[in-house]
Amino acid sequence: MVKLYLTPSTRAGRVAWLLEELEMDYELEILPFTKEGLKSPEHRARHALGRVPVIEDGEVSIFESGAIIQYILDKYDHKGLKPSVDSDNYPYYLQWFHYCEGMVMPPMNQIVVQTVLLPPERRDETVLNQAMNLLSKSLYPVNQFLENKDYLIGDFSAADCMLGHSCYMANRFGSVSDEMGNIKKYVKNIESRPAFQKAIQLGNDNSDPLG
Ligand SMILES: N[C@@H](CCC(=O)N[C@@H](CS)C(=O)NCC(=O)O)C(=O)O
Repeated sequence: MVKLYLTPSTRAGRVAWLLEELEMDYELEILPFTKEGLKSPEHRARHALGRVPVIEDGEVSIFESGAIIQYILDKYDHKGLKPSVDSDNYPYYLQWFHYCEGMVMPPMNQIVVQTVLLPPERRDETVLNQAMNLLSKSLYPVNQFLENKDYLIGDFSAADCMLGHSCYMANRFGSVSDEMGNIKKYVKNIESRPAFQKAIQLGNDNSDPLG
């Protein structure tokens, strides 16, 4: 059985969301977002940087949310959450799957560092504003592509577990402006999915993952 190491309100939610969509049985270990939780020798043995998500599956122990999602889809019944290689949607599925960590998350990471992780006296408003600006620019093509679509490639897919989760986080950080109406609608579609609702509440005492 797959075991997921998850810290609430992090990218680990992507993997939990996929597992819930696939209705898979899985074991869950919640690691708090603290030095004791993430940087313990036990967790550093799973991920040298002490990060999440990590999964174990028998002898396999892997990290990187995108790799984990691809592994689960390839190893278990993907229930149509990835298009076949000869489908017209496949190149776009791949593109948005990877655009998430490649383009959207770098500025998002910086925003989290500048607003949550650094102590107030070490935060830098210029760096924060640059990151907000870059995040907005990175979301622009996503907003364009979502025109007349409920999900990235039309039907719901694992690319939404990656990039949709980031759009949800960006919206929670106030980085999705009213001009990005397609993303706003997309985030509402995501929030209405029971599997998503369940995944983002894991390990949270309340239903507000950023609260
Ligand atoms: N590219 C990695 C990023 C992993 C990552 O940075 N995870 C964050 C949570 S969203 C983390 O564990 N941070 C803990 C820390 O920075 O100490 C992935 O997609 O899994």
